[in-house]
Amino acid sequence: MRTLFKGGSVVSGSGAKRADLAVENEKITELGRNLKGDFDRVVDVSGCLLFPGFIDAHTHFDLDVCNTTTADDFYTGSRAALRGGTTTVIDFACPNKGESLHYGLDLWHKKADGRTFCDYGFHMTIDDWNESIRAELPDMFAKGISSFKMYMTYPAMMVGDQCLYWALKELKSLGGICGVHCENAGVIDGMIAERKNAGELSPASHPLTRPPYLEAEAVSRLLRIAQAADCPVVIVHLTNQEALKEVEHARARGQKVFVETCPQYLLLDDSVYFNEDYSQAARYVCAPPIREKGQQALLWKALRRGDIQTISTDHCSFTLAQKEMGRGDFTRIPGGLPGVETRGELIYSYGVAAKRISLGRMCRALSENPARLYGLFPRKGRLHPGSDADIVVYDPGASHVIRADDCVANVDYNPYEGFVTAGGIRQVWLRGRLSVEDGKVLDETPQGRYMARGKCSL
Ligand code: DUC
Ligand code: ZN
Repeated sequence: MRTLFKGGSVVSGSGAKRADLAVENEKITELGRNLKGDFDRVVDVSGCLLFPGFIDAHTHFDLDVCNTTTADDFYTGSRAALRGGTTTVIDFACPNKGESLHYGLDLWHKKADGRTFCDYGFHMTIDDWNESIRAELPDMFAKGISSFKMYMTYPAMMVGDQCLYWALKELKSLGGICGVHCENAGVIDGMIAERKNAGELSPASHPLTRPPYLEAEAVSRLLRIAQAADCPVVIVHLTNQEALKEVEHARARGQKVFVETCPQYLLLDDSVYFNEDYSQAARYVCAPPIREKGQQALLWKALRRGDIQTISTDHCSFTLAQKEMGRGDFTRIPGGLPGVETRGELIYSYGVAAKRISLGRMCRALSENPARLYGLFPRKGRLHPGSDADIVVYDPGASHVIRADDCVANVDYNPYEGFVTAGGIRQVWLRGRLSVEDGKVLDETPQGRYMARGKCSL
C-alpha cells in the first residue's frame, strides 16, 4: 500500500517545512516538494502540520499503588494515548522488592502484549541491589530494555544512596541510562507525621509536606552520586527552579544530565489543593506535587533554552471513587493524574500557539528527544525515509474544549477540564495505518508492537 500525504508542513526538531510525504506499508519512503508517482491513496493535508508520532516515555498502566490498581491498563491507556497522537509509550515494568527483573519483565509483557493500541517499550525499575539483580542486567539489554528507574522516595520502591551508587556504576559499564524520582523521603515522612499529629488531614497537606526544596535536595544528592559513578542520569518529572539549578551546577561540572517535565507542572498550579471540596482537591494529588504558579514560566523558559529535553505525562490515573480512599487522610490518596490523551494538544496550544516554545522545540520534547534518549531513533522520532510512518496530522485552525466526557481514558475526570485548544489532532497514523480520525479511534483491535530498544543517542 503506497500513500501520499500532500500539501502539509512536516515538523522536525528544527522547525516546519512544506513537503509531501510518501509512505509504503509501514515505512516512510520519500520526503520532498511535489512528490509524484503511483499511490494507492492520496491524503490531502493542506494547511496541516505533520508531526512524528509523539512518544510518551513515562506512563504507569496497570500498576498497583496504595492498595489499588491504576484505572487505566494497557488496553484503555494506550487507546487514549493513540487518540492523543502518542504512537509509542514507554511504561515502567515494576517488580516488587525481592522479585527478579526477569519476573517483572515477563509480568509487564503479560499486561501489555496483544492489549496495546500503540507501540510500546518498558523501562525496568530497580528497587533493590544485590548480586542476582546485577547479574540480570546484561540480559535486560538483550531483551530491549536499555533504560531503568530508581526511586528516592516511596517505601515500597525506594533505594538508598549506596544502591543508587552501585546500580549507576553498573549501568555506566553497560551503557544504560537511568531515570530517578527525586524527593527526600526522610524529611517528607517527618513533615507528614507533624501534620497528622496536628490533625491536618486534608489534601492541602499534600503539597505542604513535599516542598520544592526537598525535591531539589534529592536532585542535588542524586547528581553527586551520579558524579561519583560517572553515569548520565535523567531527572524525571522535574517541577521547579531550585531543582533546575542543581542540574545547571552538575552540567557545569561536566556531567550529562537529562531532564523531563510534565504538562501538569507547566499548566496547573498548587491552588488546586486548597479547594475546600475534598473531591476537587484530591484529584490533583501526585508526586511531586503541582507547584506554585511562578514555576510554570521558569519551566517553559528552560524548555525554550533546551535545558529540559522531554515532556512526558507520568500518566497514572485513578477514578474519583479511588481518590475517595484518602478522605480523612491525605496520605491514602492514590497519587497520579491522567494525561496521556491530552499532552500533544495542550503543549501545542499553551506552548507553541502561546509563543512559549517553538514548533521545533515541541517536536524535540515530544518526539525526537525521547526517541534518542531511549534508543528508538531513527526508527521513531522523525519523519524521514526509513523511519516508521507514525504520523500526527495536526490542524492548527481547529479548536475544541477539553472535556472528560469526550476522552476515552478509563477515568471520570480530566485535570484540564475546560481548557481550550489551539488547533487539534485530525488524524493519527501508526506505522502507515490510519488509526484515529477526528477524535475517533478506528482500530477495534490493538495493533501495538513491543519495541526492543537500543542505547541512548542523545
Ligand atoms: N508519582 C505519582 O504521582 N504517581 C505515580 C508515580 C509517581 O512518581
Ligand atoms: Zn511516574
